[in-house]
Amino acid sequence: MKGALFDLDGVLTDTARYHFTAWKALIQKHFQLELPASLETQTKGVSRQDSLRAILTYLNLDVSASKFAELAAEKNELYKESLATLSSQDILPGITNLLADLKAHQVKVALASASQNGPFILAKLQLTAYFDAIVDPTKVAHGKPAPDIYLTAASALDLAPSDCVGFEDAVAGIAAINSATAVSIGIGSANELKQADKLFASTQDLKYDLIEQVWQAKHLAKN
Ligand code: B16
Ligand code: MG
Repeated sequence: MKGALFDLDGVLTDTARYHFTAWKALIQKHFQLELPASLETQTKGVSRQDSLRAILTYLNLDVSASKFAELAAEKNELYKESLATLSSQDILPGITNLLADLKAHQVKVALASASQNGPFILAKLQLTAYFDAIVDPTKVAHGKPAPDIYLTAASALDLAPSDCVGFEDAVAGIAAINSATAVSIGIGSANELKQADKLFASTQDLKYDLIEQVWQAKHLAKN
């Protein structure tokens, strides 16, 4: 393994739930409608605009382009309010040790988050220094589940995707890693992340040696 490609929300920190709370509040305020929990899975790892499209389609709502932009901007304001107190205390268990061990083994590290708030959140978590590259999700043609963001992350590290592992908590993200031909590490439930090469219930279980073994096993199976 030469590279580690990280998703952010739900992997480095538990901000995934704030996204859905913000969507729920927005839809309640503007349309007096409730969002079912099933939409949380559908919007995880998916860009702000694609998430809003999925929500409006589910609710059978049609809005003008200007209303769409207004809703997306307001959701981001609500979401950012919930990040006000975010700090290094909010890094998920095991993540700082894993990043330090990757560095110690000269494994390069990139951020492959769909979030435009990625650099801001990394700074609040005080994790920026661990990252050799941060992909700007607005510069990739197709969002997750397309492979683009993981291909761009590997290329920003000057590595082949197959030399990298990717860490994800979302169905769309695992699909993106798999189609980029990197090794996919899922964090979450087996029900949701069936397609991951290897699944861990919690970030606490992510240990450098185990991840290296997972990469080796997939690499050897291919050759
Ligand atoms: P923003 P990830 C994703 O982050 C979230 O999972 C998803 O719920 C969100 O819609 C997307 O970022 C865009 O975020 O509105 O902050 O640009 O999981 O890819 O790190
Ligand atoms: Mg995520």
